Amino acid sequence: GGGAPSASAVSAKLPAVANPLAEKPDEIASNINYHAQYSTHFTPFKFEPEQAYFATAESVRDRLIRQWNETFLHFHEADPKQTYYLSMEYLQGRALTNAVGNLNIQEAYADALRKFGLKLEEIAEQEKDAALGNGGLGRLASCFLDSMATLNLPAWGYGLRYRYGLFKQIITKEGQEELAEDWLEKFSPWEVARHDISYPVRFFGHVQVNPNGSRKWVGGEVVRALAYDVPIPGYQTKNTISLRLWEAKASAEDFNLFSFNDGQHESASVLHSRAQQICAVLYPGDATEDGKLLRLKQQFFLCSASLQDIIFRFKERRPGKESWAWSEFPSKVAVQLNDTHPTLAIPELMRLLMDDEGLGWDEAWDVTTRTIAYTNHTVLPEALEKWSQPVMWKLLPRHMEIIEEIDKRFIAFISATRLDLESKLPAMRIMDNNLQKPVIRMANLCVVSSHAVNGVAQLHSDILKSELFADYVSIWPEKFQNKTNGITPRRWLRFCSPELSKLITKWLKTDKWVTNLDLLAGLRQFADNEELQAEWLSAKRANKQRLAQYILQVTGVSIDPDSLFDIQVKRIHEYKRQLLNILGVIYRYKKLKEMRPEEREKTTPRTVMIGGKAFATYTNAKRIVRLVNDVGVVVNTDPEVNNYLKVVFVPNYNVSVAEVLIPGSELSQHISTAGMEASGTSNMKFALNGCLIIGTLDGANVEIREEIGQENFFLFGATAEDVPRLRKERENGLFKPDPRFEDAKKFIRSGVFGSYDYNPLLESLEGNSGYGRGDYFLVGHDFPAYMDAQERVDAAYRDRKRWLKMSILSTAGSGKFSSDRTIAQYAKEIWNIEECRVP
Ligand code: T68
Repeated sequence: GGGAPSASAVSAKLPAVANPLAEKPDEIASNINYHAQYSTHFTPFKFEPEQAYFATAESVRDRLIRQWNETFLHFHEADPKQTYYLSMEYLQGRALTNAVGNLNIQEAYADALRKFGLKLEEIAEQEKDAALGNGGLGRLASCFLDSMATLNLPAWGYGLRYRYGLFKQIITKEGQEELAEDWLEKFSPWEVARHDISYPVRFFGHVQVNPNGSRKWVGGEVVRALAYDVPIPGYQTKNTISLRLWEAKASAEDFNLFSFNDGQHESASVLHSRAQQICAVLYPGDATEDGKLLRLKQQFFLCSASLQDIIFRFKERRPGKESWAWSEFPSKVAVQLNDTHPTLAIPELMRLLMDDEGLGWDEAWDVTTRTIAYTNHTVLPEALEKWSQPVMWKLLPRHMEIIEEIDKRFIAFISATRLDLESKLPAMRIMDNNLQKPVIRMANLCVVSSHAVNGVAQLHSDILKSELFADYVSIWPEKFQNKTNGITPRRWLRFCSPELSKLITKWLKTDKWVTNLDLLAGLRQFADNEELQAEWLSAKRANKQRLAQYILQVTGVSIDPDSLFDIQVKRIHEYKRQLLNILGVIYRYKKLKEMRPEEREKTTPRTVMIGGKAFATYTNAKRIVRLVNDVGVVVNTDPEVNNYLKVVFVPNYNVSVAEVLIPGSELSQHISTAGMEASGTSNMKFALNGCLIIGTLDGANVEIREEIGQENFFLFGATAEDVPRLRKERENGLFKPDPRFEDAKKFIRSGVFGSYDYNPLLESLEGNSGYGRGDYFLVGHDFPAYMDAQERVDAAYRDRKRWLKMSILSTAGSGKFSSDRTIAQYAKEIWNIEECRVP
């Protein structure tokens, strides 16, 4: 590391005056020094990289706070319409590199740290990832915040401050194990507790009917939501917005001092520990939902606290009660629901408007529907949220009344206007009153109550319109939109690959591409230029070397930077088909074994890296993790083959790991069964970094291929349109497996990869139908096309010039996938908000 300077480094002869806006490295160094001494979190005179990180972060934070306060004040005075992004998940990753990069003080801080004998990059690695999310949906929310700030939009995020984020994955001989990840173990310098901002949130209780007929939710338990704000700086702008995370707190009155003193320690603090549980852990769901009461409490906690806060701000900005009307609310407030997880914002807004503010149903409904918009992220039936009606009646009785009323009025509306839809009504309704398990369908509630509903890639939005929400489209065609996802080019190119960024700036003769990613198209004209190709090669090479070092450090496996780096990283899920990938690897290994040494020499050496977390109780996903590891152990230690093939399972895939993997990648796999991956966002990150894609016509792959050119995309597999027919054919026993597919499975069963019983996993690919059988994800069908595509990859890689050209064209064609473009579209087409730049 950067060494551990002794105590003297802290008290080095630097003026101990903290100037939060210092520009010169000397002053910054004294500022860091100041924090090391006076923002005391550690025993004095210790200044190892860890302390240096915290002191540096606090010094950067001072600057952020200045801009942040200015932004706050400016929004307050300008009083623009503002967007609130409600999300149960944010995958923020690390903040330091991003903050100094966005503030454009990277060089100055690097110089300042050198005065202590430290390197900024190494100090930055001390930071723990804030992993308050599961995967793509959570990372999307974080990219969106970055773009909102950069575009100077009056917008901010609301979420929960989970004590433990996504679990830490460790890999043993038995496969994946999960450990709690303590991101707050020391403390986070990137959050500010707002001790003056808290709201009561009620659970349980009952509905009281007042003499005048109005209704009020009373009784039950009340927990307080306390605000923690995280500053989100925009790129080279003063605008710094907030991510407000709620923490649950019981109040002092809830602590029964009398019983505690009486020796009943646990019962005295029962409400305290119950409050603490609400934000204890991130719900570890990725496309699976179980009816956990705690999850429902979390969802309501987010919605209620955020809406009370939004309403408070709305009122605060229009003093003098008589001069404004509630009908103005939607022209000041837009609320975006990130999937159905914050659906309860709908009945909660209705309740607050009717029961607290005294509006009638029609007025409250008008305000609510004009305020709320909903983004769908999946069509997988098992991932569509449904909450048990009895549980809801118990936890949120007033909200259940409101939901029933919405449902009733929807039925009346259909009966009055659309007799043709009456047969469809049972499926379109919000309430599913089946006797075994009456539930509320959250997606239906969102569609009925929002003024805009969007999918996250064109194909996905088309499928929503033609299948999942088809019946609603005939009622409200204008409600349904597409907003193809995007990623922030700051974190995902500018900061994670400084080498490639420098090159791009040099050839485009501007660094404006960082905020106007379409400018990357200017690289197209140089795709054949030998000088650019040589520089491109060496930048990618440096990134590959850094990646190889990382792999060695975390797995002990040494990989060859001259081999093709082939990566698939994402949550482990059968629809994402990591199994197709590893079966392909197994087939390749078997072929290599059968070859004569001279034949092997002619093959294209490859390093296949697979990473991702499996949901803790998803057995097949865990078997896949284990299989990849077992294959790696055998292949990597096989002296006949290991110069031509290596297989690595990358442990604990998260945002920071992605920042090392993606810049060093050359081929990445986005091979989901067509129609099942709503969008994908890592595909965009890889393409932006000049990595070629092997993939199906699914999610955003379709648009990426259009943008970068079909000749630069390794396409294979069934289309979304084909899938239902292929499944049917399979059920009718009409599927004939390719011999290569059979060989690969047989090879596993032969025991080459150890004695673990992979039969249950392989059986999921066999038979014609049945639960966990019948190859629902069409791995067998797509296998031959996949292997053919992989042969095209090998051939293309052998032609270095051609590969480099494809790589450059991939980056050049990625402009569309900036989250700046996505957010600008939300702002214009859904939120109706405009820039509000801090002068
Ligand atoms: C992902 N969804 C989509 N869900 O799978 C991906 N689910 O195609 C898309 O690119 C991305 O969203 C962004 O739009 C998720 O990540 C979850 O993480 C999730 C969490 C809890 C419950 C259900």
